[in-house]
Amino acid sequence: MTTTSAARAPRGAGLLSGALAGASGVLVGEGLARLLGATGPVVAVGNRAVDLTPRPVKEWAVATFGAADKAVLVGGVLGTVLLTVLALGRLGTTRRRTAVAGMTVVVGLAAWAMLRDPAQGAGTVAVLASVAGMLLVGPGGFAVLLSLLPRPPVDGDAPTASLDRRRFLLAASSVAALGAGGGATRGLAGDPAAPVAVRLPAPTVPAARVPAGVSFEVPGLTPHLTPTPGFYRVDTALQVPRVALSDYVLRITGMVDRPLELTFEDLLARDLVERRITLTCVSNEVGGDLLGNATWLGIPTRDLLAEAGVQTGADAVRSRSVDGFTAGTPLDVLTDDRDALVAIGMNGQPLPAEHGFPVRMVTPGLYGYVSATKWLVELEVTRFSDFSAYWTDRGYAAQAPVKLSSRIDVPGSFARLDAGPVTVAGVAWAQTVGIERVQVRAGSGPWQDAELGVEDSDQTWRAWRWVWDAEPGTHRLEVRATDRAGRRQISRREPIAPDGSTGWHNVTVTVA
Ligand SMILES: Nc1nc2c(c(=O)[nH]1)N[C@H]1C(S)=C(S)[C@@H](COP(=O)(O)O)O[C@H]1N2
Ligand SMILES: [Mo]
Repeated sequence: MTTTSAARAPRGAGLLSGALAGASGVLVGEGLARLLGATGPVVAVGNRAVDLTPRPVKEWAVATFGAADKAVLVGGVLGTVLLTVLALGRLGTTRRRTAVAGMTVVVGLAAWAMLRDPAQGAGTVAVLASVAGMLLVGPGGFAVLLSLLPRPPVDGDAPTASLDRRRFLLAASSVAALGAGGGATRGLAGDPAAPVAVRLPAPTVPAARVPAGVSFEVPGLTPHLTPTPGFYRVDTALQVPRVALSDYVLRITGMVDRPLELTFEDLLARDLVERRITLTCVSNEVGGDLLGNATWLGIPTRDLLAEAGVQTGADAVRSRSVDGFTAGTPLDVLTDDRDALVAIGMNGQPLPAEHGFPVRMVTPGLYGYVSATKWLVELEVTRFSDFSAYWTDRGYAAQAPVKLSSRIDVPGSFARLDAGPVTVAGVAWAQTVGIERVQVRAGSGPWQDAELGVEDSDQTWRAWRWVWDAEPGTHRLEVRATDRAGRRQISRREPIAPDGSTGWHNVTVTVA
């Protein structure tokens, strides 16, 4: 009786060994990675998972979890690791070697993900150092803990002694302490992506003053300029890339006479222009808010391309970010007079990390995925026929001008209003063309012209308002815009893929 119970390691001790060693291994890996400026194992594995996920699943995840998709992914990685190490812990009570080998494979996968991570901010040595820490504390600690558990009888051999609780607890607390140390290091080492103190020079050509009357005093109407903290963010980066200014280089390569390598200092020394430009995401649904208007500071892309000397035959620029994202932009858009920028500032400050620090592209009139590469490191002059970019590989169009669109900001959907005059207001945009007219209607009533805000420029959205004499009942308010080329927004609803949504925005309100 005593022999049997001594022969079997307590299941709880096995689970505890797996969980402790696994969690401590992850924490030590994260801590060392943070200390050495490397992308940690959790984010690296998450990035690989995103890459290996089929597109429909990705789209479903973004649609379902929205802005929380990244948190859900990290949670998924951690949950999977926890279940795996618990299963290994359980296995370890009978098959010690196999269980330790299993945890080594888990670390191996993390190492592979870290080495393959395109945004890996550190060299191989730093990655291997954190992998070594993970191996030591994860599978290493696991092997030690399992060795203290009673061994099951093998082919009639006498089983080993029962669990020595004191030694086991000592070893377990050592593993836990290492994990806690890793966790504390990760927490205390500071966020390397935190804004860096950079002083931007004054622009050579400052933005024109914002004209009086660009917007209206209507509560709920989108302000003309989007404050940086509220500016939408869209990118494929699970963790915001951290680019060290000291070794930052922008390369201009491909079909050019003189390839350029520009440091951040070099860029600061160029003529800087300031422009208000409305940036729009192709994923913006009708009525959506994936667009924002900011004051950008940068070097006209055409100046840099001229300096490099574009060769004949080229029709595109493939831009690359530090994390491997690519975009394909028509060369003529980057060289015409719309002032496409290689930007270093946003709303009077250096770019925030989330919006591409230190350097990004901003191109009026094109959706962001073909023209607004953040964490920009290369502009390769090439031909559209010679490459395809990140989202083009995933079913989106190679060329994607922003579609004429308009939105009702107030009243909101399902608002309950009092009968009488109600101000309906919103924004409309037709970047690089300009908004000519906005019309609104209630129910099947006639289209009525809205009053337009003063135009800032054809590169930004334009506010509109219309006073509606609301009568009791449920009403549908609908908006449509016409651009300065005389094109009217089409009513047909198109999805965001492959080149941007279409359709008239409407809201339904109840008047009492
Ligand atoms: N490196 C990188 N740049 C990127 C992206 C990305 O995924 N990675 N997304 C693009 C898309 S789809 C859009 S709409 C804009 C959004 O810029 P914002 O996040 O500053 O608003 O960035 C573009 N630049
Ligand atoms: Mo986008």
